[in-house]
Amino acid sequence: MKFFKSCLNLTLLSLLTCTGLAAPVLATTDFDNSVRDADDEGILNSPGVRTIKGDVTATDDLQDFRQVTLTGRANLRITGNSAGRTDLLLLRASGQVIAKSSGSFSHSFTRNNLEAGKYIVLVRSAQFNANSVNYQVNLNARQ
Ligand SMILES: [Ca+2]
Repeated sequence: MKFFKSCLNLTLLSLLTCTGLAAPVLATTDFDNSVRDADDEGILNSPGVRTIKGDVTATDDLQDFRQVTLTGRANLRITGNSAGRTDLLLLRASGQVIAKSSGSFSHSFTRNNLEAGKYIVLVRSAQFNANSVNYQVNLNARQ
């Protein structure tokens, strides 16, 4: 009985240790978690390029909203790379989705003839674990 009890204690200790090891890696705390609170990344001339970097996790920072302002009508090519699976979306300032690439380490899409105005790049973790995922998104505007 005593032996059984010490085994049980050992098991509990192992479980706690395992839980400790599996603690999620927290992403950088931020406030860009909705269309309304999108971080402003400035203007994007046509022609022009802009790079956006950040990190997301499935636990405490699922998504980042980053806003750019197109100064003129443009064909906009967006490419993204991340250290884990992410979703990459392009939204109008109203929140309407105009392009989406899902669950990949790399993304690429183009939307032609976009009018001048505010657009939001949304990066979302598509990981099944809690790992922090670094990403880089490149915006390339051409007339
Ligand atoms: Ca965020």
